[in-house]
Amino acid sequence: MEGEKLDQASVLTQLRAIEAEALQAIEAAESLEALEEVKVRTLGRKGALTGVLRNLGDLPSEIRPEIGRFANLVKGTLEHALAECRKALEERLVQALLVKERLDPTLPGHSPTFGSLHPLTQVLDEILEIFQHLGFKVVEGPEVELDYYNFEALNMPKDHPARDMQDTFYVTDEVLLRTHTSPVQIRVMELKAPPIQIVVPGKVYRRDADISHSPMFHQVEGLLVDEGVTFADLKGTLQVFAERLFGKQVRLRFRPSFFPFTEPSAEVDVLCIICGGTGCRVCKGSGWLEILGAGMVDPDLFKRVGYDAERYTGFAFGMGVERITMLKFGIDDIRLFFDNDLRFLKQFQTL
Ligand code: 2NM
Repeated sequence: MEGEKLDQASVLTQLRAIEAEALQAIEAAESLEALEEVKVRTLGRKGALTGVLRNLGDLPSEIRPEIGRFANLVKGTLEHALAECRKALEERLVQALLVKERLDPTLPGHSPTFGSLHPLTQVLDEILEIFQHLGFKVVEGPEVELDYYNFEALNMPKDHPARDMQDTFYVTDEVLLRTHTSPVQIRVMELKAPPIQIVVPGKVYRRDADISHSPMFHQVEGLLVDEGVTFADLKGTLQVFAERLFGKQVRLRFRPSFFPFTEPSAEVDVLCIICGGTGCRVCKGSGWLEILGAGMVDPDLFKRVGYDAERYTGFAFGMGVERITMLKFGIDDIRLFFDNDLRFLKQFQTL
């Protein structure tokens, strides 16, 4: 009886001593390292308190619960004191650093500058994606072309009047900057038998410069060749294209026209997307906006590339990316695309 009481008293005394020593050491700790040292020597695997807790099992069962409760209380007290002291030390370190580095954490941060796609790139991507969904493959070709592919193969011999509207930049008499992307379609047909279903984006060049013409601009042309292709296929394809680009409410109008490489040919208008057809500044009062040219590929072209013109028919179309972008966003001067003025470009930033 006596011995047990003595044992209980001595263990309690031991625990109180561990607690008092540790609290004092925590109080005195001037660094995180010093604090860690206190933690290890008290609560660590070989720590003083850990030793007592481990040996609880050796105590007589009558006093074991009480000693256990007390030991756990001490453990809790020390853990709390360690955490509080760690927080205070860390705060002191941060403050010291702020003073040393002359940092003011209350200043607003620097936000990173975001870039964005050029409006022409945004619209070009949109156009290509629509045609890709319809099964067209994207093909590109050279900007420096032979006269043959740019003109001759497209029914525009040297003395043809249609060449006047497509004067360009010449490298030599027979080498020039392409005036449209059609030469790529000729090259594809020379290399591959039908069926053909391609769209051709790219830079094209013409001797032209005013608020709606730039010496370099971007085109997307399309070509579909197979057995049994009709003008109805052309109309359906362009209707779906226009609906996806301008919205489901879009109305198309096909006007008879002429291109040397298509017969019949049409110019295609949309009911003005700004005023809905009542007449405005953008449609110049007409209610309609021309968006592209199109037609059934002239059988002459098929014969020239070695296709059986009796077996195959095809449609083709071409549009200017600048023109479509100007209509879509109500931009009135084509030169804005090439000035690189951030006040203009930022208006098309989506981030
Ligand atoms: C247009 C209008 C009509 C066209 C024709 C061809 C080719 F090479 F396949 F015959 N490519 N693009 C075409 C037809 C282009 O742009 C206004």
